[in-house]
Amino acid sequence: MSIQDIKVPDIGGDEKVEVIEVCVSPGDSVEADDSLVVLESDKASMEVPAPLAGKIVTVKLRVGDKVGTGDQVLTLEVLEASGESTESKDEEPSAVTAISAEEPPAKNESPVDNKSVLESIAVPDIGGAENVDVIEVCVSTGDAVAEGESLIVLESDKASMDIPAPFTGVVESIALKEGDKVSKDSTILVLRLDKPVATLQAKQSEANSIVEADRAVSSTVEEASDHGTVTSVAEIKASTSTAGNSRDDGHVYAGPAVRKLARELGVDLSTVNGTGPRSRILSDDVKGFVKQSLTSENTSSGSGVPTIADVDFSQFGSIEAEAMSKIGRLTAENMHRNWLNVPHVTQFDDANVDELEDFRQSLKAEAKNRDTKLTPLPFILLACAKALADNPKFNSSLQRNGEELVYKHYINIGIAVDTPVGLVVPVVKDVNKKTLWQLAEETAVLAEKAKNRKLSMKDMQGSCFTISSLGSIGGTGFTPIVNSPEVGILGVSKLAVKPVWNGYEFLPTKMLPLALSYDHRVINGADAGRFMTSLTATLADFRRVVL
Ligand code: CAO
Repeated sequence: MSIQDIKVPDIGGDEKVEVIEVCVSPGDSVEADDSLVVLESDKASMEVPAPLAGKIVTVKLRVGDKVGTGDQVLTLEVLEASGESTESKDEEPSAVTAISAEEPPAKNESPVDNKSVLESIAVPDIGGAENVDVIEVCVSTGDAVAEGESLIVLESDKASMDIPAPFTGVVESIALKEGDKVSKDSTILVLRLDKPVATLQAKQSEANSIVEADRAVSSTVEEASDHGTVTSVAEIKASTSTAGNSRDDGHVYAGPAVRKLARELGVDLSTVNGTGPRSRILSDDVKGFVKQSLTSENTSSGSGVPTIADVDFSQFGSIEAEAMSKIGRLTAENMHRNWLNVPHVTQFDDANVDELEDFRQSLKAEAKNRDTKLTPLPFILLACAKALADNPKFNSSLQRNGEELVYKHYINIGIAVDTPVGLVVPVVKDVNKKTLWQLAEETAVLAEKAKNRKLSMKDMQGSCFTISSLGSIGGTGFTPIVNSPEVGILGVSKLAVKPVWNGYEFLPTKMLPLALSYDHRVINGADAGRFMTSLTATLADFRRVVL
């Protein structure tokens, strides 16, 4: 058993590259050729594989570190029994790491001049495999490719592997397509190089390929094409990821080009489903993932609730579209926010307003003299003020942290007013301190201002509770939405004469349908029951308002 320092191999040049993935942790057992770290330059990404089987002792790098040739990656405890030769600590990194390789012999090099030259790139030695499927062509004609970027991906029944560009250049033409079968020396494409090979070939580009379970294909490649140019792939590296599992041991089954694309787009590859053979993640999978993310963002509300798809109604008949008013849009937004944030419960009751209605009718002449109108609303306002005073939780608001209730020592009540441009809620201040006549006048003024769009911001602020009265319109009941941060809202429907049992007989009685919606985070059912009982008691016997 010996401890080996594993270093960054020759990655070509003095440039430092970023560590984008650390694939192992101390204590992990690795097989020869398992990926240890993934590095990424602005040209390509590359994996540093384990040169030998062993156990990770320490990891010297972290994601985000910048490293260059010879920097230490980790220390590996190597089992002599593996039969592998081991290197001493001080050996050159290129000898240790699988992704660096011997210099390829440059056969039939292109002329050494400064003009751009065409290089035919052929399939390197792929471990003796023949008639291997091309499962992905990663480039198109005209693409600029950097040395090390994937050109094609091959898949045999034993392994899949990326074939990287041996040089930086522009794709002049492509000689194969997905589904073709290739062997060593099959032409992949023609690359236009800025510089002749002789000045480039000294640097060997590493290959990165991922293969199925426990198959390690490794071969050093140096070859000349028919045109006499050099194609070289340092080593085709195999990982031990299990076939069909793109995330074995947290590893992602994707080539360097796909990894680079994912990095550029900010995609976490471990969340992408691979649709390639054996769940390999293809560039189209990454693009599809981004597209889907963008689409789902556009089709969901802020709370992640899917929205309802637009329908082309014109297919069913004539239509007309009208822009929503600003008030309408704001109301929609507020209603949606309140509906989603507030757990609503609505409690129903009918108030016996027989006597109240007699009283109100008796005041009609006086109201006329005062040049006002006495509807049920001012009575309901005063009865609510009394119920709020008796049940202060209804006059509170829950702080956003959910840990504090704020009790208000004033009683301001909003009244929902229906206007041609939408719903507005002016606020009657200090309701409990006002007389019926004051409330009658004030509600009439506020309603008028609302309908004429004359309300100021001040008119609409500071509400503790809201009344929404549809009594003049109709209906037997509805469930109003709490106007958060208030915790309660009273819906008033049209009073109706109903038969009420008095213990001896049914008597025709004027009953006012009430619906109390409340925020169940703050108000319990019993609280609501008490509030409603106070309210109906006051409306049934209005003298109680002064108690
Ligand atoms: N049952 C029976 N009749 C009622 C009643 C009730 N609950 N409430 C009011 N009425 C009667 C009034 O007494 C009045 O009749 P008279 O003139 O014979 O007395 C008539 O209906 C019209 O009243 P009003 O609407 O002019 O006055 P109001 O004080 O009752 O209401 C206001 C004022 C501003 C609340 C009302 O005009 C309004 O806009 N209501 C709609 C509120 C709304 O849209 N709520 C829904 C919000 S959620 O979408």
